[in-house]
Amino acid sequence: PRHTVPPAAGAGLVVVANRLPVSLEEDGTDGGRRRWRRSPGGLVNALEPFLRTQRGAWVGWPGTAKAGGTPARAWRHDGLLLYPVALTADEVDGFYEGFSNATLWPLYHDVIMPPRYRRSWWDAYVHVNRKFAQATADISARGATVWVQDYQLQLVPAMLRELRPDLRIGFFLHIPFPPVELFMQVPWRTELIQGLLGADLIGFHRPGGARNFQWLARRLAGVREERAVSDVGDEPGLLGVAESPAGRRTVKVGAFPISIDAADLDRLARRADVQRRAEQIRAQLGNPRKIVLGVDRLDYTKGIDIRLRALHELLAEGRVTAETTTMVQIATPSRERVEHYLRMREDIERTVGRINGEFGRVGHPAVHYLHTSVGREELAALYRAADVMLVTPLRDGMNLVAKEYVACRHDLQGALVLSEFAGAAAELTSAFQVNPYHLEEVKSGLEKALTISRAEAGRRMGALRAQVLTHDVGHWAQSFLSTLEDRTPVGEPVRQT
Ligand code: ADQ
Repeated sequence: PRHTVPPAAGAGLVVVANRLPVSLEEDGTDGGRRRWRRSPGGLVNALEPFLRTQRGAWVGWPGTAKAGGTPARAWRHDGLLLYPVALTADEVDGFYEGFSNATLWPLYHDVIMPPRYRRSWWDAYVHVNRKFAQATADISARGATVWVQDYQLQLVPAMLRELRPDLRIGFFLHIPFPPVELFMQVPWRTELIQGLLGADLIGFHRPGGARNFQWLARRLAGVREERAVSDVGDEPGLLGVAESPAGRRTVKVGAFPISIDAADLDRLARRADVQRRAEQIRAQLGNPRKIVLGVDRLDYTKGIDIRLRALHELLAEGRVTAETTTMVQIATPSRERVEHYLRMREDIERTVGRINGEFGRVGHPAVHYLHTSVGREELAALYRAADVMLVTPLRDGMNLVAKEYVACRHDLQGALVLSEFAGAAAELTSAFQVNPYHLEEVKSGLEKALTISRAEAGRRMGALRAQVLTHDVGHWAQSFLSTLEDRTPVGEPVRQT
């Protein structure tokens, strides 16, 4: 049965994401009372202006809130309407930790780890996607625009179209879309493609991902390619989806490289207290000549082990000395209940221990490793303090850390070593780009970045900043939403059957 369209009081723009942009925190001041706090994040900040002007709402899972903490109905927070999708512990296991993070995540990142295909996880994925689609159908006004985010919700577009054909539906994938040969492994490959094809616009970071999708849509769903995605220009690719009896519906497919709130971060990094903190960090590290920094979610795609190995070999070969160079690695705890992550963490921590055992001195470890998340001010100060930023993922949809580092270097100093397999590599061409699978190349990239002249650093950083400061996350959201809203007829006229 079709869902009944709610009254005009519904939301005009609805963002649907795995997580709500808030989390429940202990309120230390009041005997353990808990309160909702806005999660820091570029996405919610970027979308906020759009959400405010269009009676916006956000649909998502409130996170690991314990029983009693999760409101059953929508509530307003900081002027944003939040609509929770509650998940049971079993649903979190199968949908989130299972199919999302142990099947899709490794598969979409070049099978760096073997994806597991479990039927019960797939069932949970279908079931939870339906919950999200239903919740979205419940709160969207007639003709509203819905923007579905990321790999956890790839079935939502088609499920939602079924419930609410009046909606304008966009989907954006924040992680890479894999090569077709890898995607073909998934037992439910056709269902995933069909799920995405429910959208009016499907966005990827890179044209390559969009092209992979187009190929699979032709092959698995029999849709017609009306225009291929091109490497240049802003025109999206077009797919004609047969839909009887209405004829054909056109689905747009395109590349929309995400970014950060660059101006905001630039302002933060210029603040006197942040500059002072950067100097203090330097002093606390013992005023080394060079500080090398890594900042990541602790994830096997990020290549933290690779940069540690590169540093280890450079130290062992005497090309870098621990007296002059100190590395800081900040790793945010992530997905700690997924097996691969436990092993990777142990591996990284063992490597840090080995490097410090061999090259550290009392009071002067070669690598400072912090398994924690840090606040925005501290992060900006770390970026300001770092002479070399190491971003070495084996595969990454975009990688915002690389852009954040650049936004914090108004002094036009510092050097970025960047994996060519991060989506950001396409824009940040003045970085020292390396193939993370080629250890000697990572080593020489790091060595060059450590010995760069001030003049060359300035030239490179100037070019990087010209890109990052002009392509911010507001620009990204604007271009996605305007492509989604653009209803000028495209392709051939719709054929009636
Ligand atoms: P992530 O895999 O989470 O995002 P990334 O793009 O680097 O990767 O974003 C991480 C964010 O978390 C950055 O804003 C960073 O500052 C912050 N962060 C990381 N470690 C931190 C720490 N220890 N303390 C505080 N903050 C920390 C996914 C995709 C990416 C894509 C983004 C956005 O995997 O490829 O760029 O979505 O689409």
